[in-house]
Amino acid sequence: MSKPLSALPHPPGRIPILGDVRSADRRRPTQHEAELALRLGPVFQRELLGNRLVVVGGADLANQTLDERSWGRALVGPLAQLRELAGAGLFTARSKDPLWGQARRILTPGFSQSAMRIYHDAMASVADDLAAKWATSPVVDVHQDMTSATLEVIGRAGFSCRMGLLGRQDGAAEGTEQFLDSLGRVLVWASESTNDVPIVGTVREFLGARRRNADIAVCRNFVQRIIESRLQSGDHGNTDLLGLMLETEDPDTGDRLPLHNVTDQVLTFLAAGHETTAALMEVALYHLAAEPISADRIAETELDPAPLTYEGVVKSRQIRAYVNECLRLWPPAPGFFRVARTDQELGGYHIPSGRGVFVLALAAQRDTAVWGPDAHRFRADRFTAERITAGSGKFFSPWGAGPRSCIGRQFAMHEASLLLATLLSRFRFRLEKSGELVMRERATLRPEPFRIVATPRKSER
Ligand code: MNH
Repeated sequence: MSKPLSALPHPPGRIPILGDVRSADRRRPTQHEAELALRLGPVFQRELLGNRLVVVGGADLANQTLDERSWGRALVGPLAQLRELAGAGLFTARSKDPLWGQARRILTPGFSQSAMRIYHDAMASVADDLAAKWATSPVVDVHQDMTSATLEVIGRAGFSCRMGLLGRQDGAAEGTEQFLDSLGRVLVWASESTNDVPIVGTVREFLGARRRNADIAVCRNFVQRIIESRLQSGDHGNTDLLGLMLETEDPDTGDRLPLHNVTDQVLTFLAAGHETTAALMEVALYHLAAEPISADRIAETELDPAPLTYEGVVKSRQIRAYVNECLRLWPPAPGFFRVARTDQELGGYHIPSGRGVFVLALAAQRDTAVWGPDAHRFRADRFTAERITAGSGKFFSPWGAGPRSCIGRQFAMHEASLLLATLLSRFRFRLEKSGELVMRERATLRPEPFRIVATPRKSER
């Protein structure tokens, strides 16, 4: 007999009616939940004013929720909030919205591995601009430079548009800084309001609504200018994401995407594509700077100073393993929601059909039961020693699951590998101040700003 959800373990100090308010961390919600998972077990509950969140943090149970026949993706939490920003963009569209399928079919070729060959030069131009900057100013604000680099990559590779954050300024988009500020505030709101205590949240919501609408307008106007200038330029190439969306028809229906949906998509790619990849890059640079010996080993055995080709990136196994270990320990999207399609059982508890659960990748990817006693340690060779797949029992799902999993996966992997390989082949890094990696949360899990010092490798030999 399986137990009801009300019997799930919960944090200590529960208060009648209010619930688990004492155990709420608005600033670092998922890190707090990962700690709770260590104490409460592989599945537990948190309750606020009668709203129960079921958190799955054990690898075995998390793997069960990946089965598409029994579970699907749920559009709740920060995702639901972000609909205000990105409407029916891929990320926030409902699965049954015909625009989701249409956009996914139109865009899939633009995110395939072979498309990376086309984007390679645009991505490499960003790596070069970054390296040129570091060569003249060696004390690097990693947060700022990774924000710039990842936005430049999606802008140049995806929309053939310079963002003006790195490299030449001529012909670059205007208002990028303002766009970034506004986008940042909207992401903070989406992340924090989901963890708000009701009532307090309602008041905060009311006070913030005007500011937020203004921020959303700034974001949408910025994107509309990019699209308009492409339409006016009369450039009808469809070799980038924007071209695909403006020029090609859905193979199933023959329809093109309506222009308002193209705006939703461009905004989605700018938002979903930069925060996450920047977080990944920052975690990687932190570890490379904190452990220069393993950085040197990769630089010496795998990289040479010549510019990287597309094939070179695909073949850099150690870099990929390094990136995967970063994604395991600090998944930029720390978890995702799944909903039971039919009645399910999870760890001895009954999950009724339609019930949503939060799969906490941050916890499951560190589960010592499958990852071993050193699960919390950074050890990139885990990913070179064996092939880790969904079937290998070790939960590793930084890209989500099923048909709604990350469409930008190859894009982000190529980008991160190329940027890291280029920077690592040209520089040695050290942390400006030694210290632990501290993560903050705003819909994504991303390091607090830190600095590294970059010294050219050549001059040392
Ligand atoms: Mn991405 C969905 C993680 C980079 C565009 N992404 C997802 C999901 C995860 C994710 C997890 C599924 C969320 C859920 O089930 O609720 N994404 C990442 C990570 C990186 C990343 C860890 C980088 C590292 N993503 C990118 C990039 C782009 C992108 C780069 C685009 C340029 N992601 C998306 C889109 C979706 C998505 C679009 C939604 C896909 C869909 O629902 O059809």
